[in-house]
Amino acid sequence: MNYLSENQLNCYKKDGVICVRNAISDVWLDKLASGIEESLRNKSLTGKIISGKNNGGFSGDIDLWYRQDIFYDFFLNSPCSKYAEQTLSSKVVRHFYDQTFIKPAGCHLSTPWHHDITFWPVDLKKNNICSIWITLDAVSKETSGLEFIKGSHLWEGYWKSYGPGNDALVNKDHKDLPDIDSLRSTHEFFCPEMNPGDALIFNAHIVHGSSSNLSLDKPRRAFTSRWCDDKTVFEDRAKTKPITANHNLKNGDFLSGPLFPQVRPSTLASELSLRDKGPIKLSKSKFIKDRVFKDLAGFFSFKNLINLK
Ligand SMILES: O=C(O)CCC(=O)C(=O)O
Repeated sequence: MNYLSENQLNCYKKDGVICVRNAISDVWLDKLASGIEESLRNKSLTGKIISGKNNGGFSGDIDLWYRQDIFYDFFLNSPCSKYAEQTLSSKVVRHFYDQTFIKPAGCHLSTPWHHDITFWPVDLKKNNICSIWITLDAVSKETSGLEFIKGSHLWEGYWKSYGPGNDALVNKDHKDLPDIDSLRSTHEFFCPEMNPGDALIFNAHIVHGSSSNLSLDKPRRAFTSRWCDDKTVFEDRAKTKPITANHNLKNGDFLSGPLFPQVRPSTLASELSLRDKGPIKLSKSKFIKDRVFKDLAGFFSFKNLINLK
């Protein structure tokens, strides 16, 4: 069964983003909601650092599937791997990682314009990665709906990666984005109003961001799962998202193994056995070894480690 139409796939290629209505069922939505609640009660160390201080209550976390069965079940059994298979146009689809972006009612924090590719420890040129951003709440531009510049996945350049309230992964070798608001009259911007269960599927190179949440009574909860093909090359560049559990990847290896399991055309028992035994543990010593010593001003600097909520 094909979940996305030919027309949607053509739009994805041309624009770099599509909005899929009712992408997941209410049953999945309820499961994500309870997983997110638990993740807010019980943040990982990475989540505490991402959420930061004085960010208007913003919370984010990554690699939720390491710890919670709901998110593990979600990437194995929800329709998202099928969306990714079609979008990436690849027989083999691997789960890259998952992430939350929670802005409570009135949260003043915007998500700066950025593209995702420079955040990640992968070869910038060789990749085929898509993200599926699912909203759990009705959103519009005013309540922090995600906004894109159509076609910007085809722009030349690697842009500095700013996260919400966090510039720890900004690599000065990358370029500054142009003044985005000055492009509004010449470029097509895309920020659809969305209902719970709708999804945006987008290319790793597309420029996107979101405003603060101006709602006075409704949170804006979003969950992103990220997917890659079997030719996505690991490259441990400075200022990239840390892989927070032990792995054996060397530069030049294709992403694979228990932390990036194949989901389509089928899962591999050898890759699932680690997670099937129970939660995958974060390695604090690995954080310190990888980040503090390698990149003193980086994400896991001592300042960040002690500056927890
Ligand atoms: O939800 C947001 O504000 C940011 C989401 C995002 O940038 C992403 O999922 O790549």
